Amino acid sequence: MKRALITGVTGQDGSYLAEVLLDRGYDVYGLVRRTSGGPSDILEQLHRTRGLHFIYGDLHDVASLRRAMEIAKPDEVYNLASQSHVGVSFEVPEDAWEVNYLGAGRVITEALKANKATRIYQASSSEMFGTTPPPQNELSAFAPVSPYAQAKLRAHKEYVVGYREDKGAYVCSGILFNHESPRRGKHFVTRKITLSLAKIKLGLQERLELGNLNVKRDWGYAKEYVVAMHTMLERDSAEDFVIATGVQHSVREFVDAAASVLGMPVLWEGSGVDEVGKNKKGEVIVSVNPKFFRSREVSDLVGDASKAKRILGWEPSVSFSELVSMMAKADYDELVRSAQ
Ligand code: NAP
Ligand code: G4F
Repeated sequence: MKRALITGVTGQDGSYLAEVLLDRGYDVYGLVRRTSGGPSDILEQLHRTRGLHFIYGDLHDVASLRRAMEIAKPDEVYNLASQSHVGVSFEVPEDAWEVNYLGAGRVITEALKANKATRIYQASSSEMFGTTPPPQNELSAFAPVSPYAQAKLRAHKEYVVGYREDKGAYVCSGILFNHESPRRGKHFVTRKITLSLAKIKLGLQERLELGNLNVKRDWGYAKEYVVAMHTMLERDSAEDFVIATGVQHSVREFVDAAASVLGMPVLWEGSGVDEVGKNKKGEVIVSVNPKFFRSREVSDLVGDASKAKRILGWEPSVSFSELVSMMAKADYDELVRSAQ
């Protein structure tokens, strides 16, 4: 039985990846930080019913990572742990550097020290392309603007490309574009929109405040994206792959799509910081709050995943409208359930 260690198992992608690997017959170990909330119900259930193992550890703590490698003895390591919020990385830049660059280095180095044949997946990001015009693919220039992306890029160059070329290590970067799901963290824009609009629909919140409505992202479904991570590590040689849908939408279009799923279409008025979205009664339910603007923004991302299609046979099947609908309905249904 193959053994896998997932860092960041408590995050969106970690939980989906744990399910995929368990389904594929792996013995799966998840690195968890000690937090007051503990692992989610989904992970506790995977632990109880499907044998998912938890190991305490932190990317700040090299001894904990060494211990995790000793316990898990992984054939494959998926380094998904990170300070993953780009906006927050402007406010707490050293943490982004510490976890996303140095921490990634600790994971990859310890994995290879424990067993130099370990296959390693590093969660790189489309954010590394920064201001490079779309569509972006594996050959596009990197032009990161956030502390988050600068740290991810340094990890990619030094511990993925560098270790592959200098040490012959099996390390792949998945350069994933934004991917979302009902499990998405509540402070990322898509989930913030679906949860807030569901609350507004139920009279639990008055207004949704957002930052830049014009930025465009290539949003896919996380459950499909984690399959690509595993498929990358099944190949004989390690390479990097862009994973994306190839379709982009603005934040405003995401609001429109979610609001219409919830049966409350938004009418936009005004522009810039004065732009508002009103419901059909004329009440403002969406407004712009400059506190959510970023000091440097990545305004235009759309990925070209043709290499992944050609070599991995991977392509997405869930459309933008299906994704938005799934997320909005999940938030609405959960709020109704918890009120009963
Ligand atoms: P997420 O939901 O925010 O999960 C982040 C995970 O990292 C959580 O499990 C968190 O643990 C863990 N973590 C943070 N700091 C840690 C530390 N010091 N030590 C150990 N664990 C730590 O992120 P995601 O959306 O699943 O993304 C997974 C990875 O892909 C991340 O590296 C992200 O940067 C990258 N990525 C994501 C996307 C996307 O659109 N989702 C796109 C490209 C790349 P706690 O639960 O304890 O906080
Ligand atoms: O949902 P976001 O916070 O995601 P962002 O910055 O694109 O980062 C995500 O995707 C990256 C891949 O490209 C990952 F590497 C990273 O870990 C993370 O998963 O913001 C999306 C866009 C941004 O341009 C932001 O400025 O939405 C804009 N936005 C507008 N109003 C907002 C808001 N973002 C957030 N979080 N909150 C707002 O109120």
